[in-house]
Amino acid sequence: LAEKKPTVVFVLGGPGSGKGTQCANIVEHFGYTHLSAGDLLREEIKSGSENGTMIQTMIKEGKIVPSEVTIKLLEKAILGIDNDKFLIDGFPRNEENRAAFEAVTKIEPELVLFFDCPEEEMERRLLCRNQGREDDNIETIRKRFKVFLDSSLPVVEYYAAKGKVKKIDASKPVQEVFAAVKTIFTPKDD
Ligand code: UP5
Ligand code: MG
Repeated sequence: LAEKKPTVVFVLGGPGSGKGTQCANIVEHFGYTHLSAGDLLREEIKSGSENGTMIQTMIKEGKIVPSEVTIKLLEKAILGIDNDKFLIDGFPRNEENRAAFEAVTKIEPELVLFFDCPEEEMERRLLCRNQGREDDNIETIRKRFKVFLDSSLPVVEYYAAKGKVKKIDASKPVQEVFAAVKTIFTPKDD
């Protein structure tokens, strides 16, 4: 993977902040490939892999799956797709994820999109999503919020200190959020 040298944008934000929704829009307009770490983990459960049961238990508890599992899935996906621009959605989720990804892949993100959204709004969205996700119940949602605040926000702060974070108000309607996202990806002629 070190040889492929893809452009990577990390897409971070709390549970239900709209990462997946906005990534779909970015893919359509800017030619990136979308890799949701959560989707890759859920596919791994479905495929009946030996790690499946462990992953399922961790997701149900809102806990962060061990880095090596997630990083292997991301690496495999990046190598298997003929594109050099990737949106990595929902990863890295803690400092250890971040450091391990950098050490293993030697990839530094070009940019980090951070979807900022109040908890009440994220909770409302998750409770009416209705896609049968095992972690969309109020008990797990509260655990996910806590893990986000305790473990994931520090990763955003790490990249903010490096000047890499573009923070977006994600509480607005989808199209307004995307308008803000667009300005980040559209080259400015000055
Ligand atoms: N919606 C979206 N935008 C809206 C808007 N602007 N206005 C109104 N409604 C909006 O959106 C959520 C819902 O809100 C949808 O119904 C949508 O239509 C609506 P979505 O785009 O799906 O938000 P997203 O941020 O992607 O929410 P998601 O629930 O996927 O975020 P999580 O970060 O919780 O979930 P993820 O899949 O990334 O991770 C799940 C679990 O996997 C984690 O808790 C963890 O246990 C595990 N995991 C790891 O261990 N490691 C990883 O690296 C990744 C995941
Ligand atoms: Mg998502």
